[in-house]
Amino acid sequence: MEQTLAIIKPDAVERNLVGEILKRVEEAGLRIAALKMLKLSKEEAQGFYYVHRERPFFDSLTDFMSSGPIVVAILQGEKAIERWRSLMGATDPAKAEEGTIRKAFGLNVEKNSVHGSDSPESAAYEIAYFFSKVEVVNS
Ligand code: 3AN
Repeated sequence: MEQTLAIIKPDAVERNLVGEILKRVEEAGLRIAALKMLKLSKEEAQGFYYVHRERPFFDSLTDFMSSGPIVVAILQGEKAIERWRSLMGATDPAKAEEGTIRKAFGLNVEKNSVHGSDSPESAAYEIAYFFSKVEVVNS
């Protein structure tokens, strides 16, 4: 069993897409092991995206991610990291495959509606960033 961190980003929460996105998660057979809504400060967004600190879009990305509420979840299942990333689609919604969340709802490469960990190492960092042990269901 693998775990990954999913985020429903401010652009999607704002457009009332939380239920639609979680429905796709459940229909794909992934289990939700933890779930909550919160609003990041700019500093918290910078901490989360620390690996991207040298990228030209870092300041804009962390402004956006702290601009409104987000929903964070731990998704669990066989190959959860890969399965959630394929449900999300490519980073740029214009290049995302038909049937993916970013194709359906993403607005542009920054406001692309969802986030998913890209490796077991980033999943471990990202899960620990948002959830304490008692917030995670063991099933
Ligand atoms: P992904 O989220 O598909 O793993 P990353 O890790 O390359 O993509 O980028 C992290 C986040 O940074 C993306 N989800 C997106 O919101 C933002 N981002 C990536 N590339 C750009 C870009 N060229 N311009 C603005 N924002 C970007």
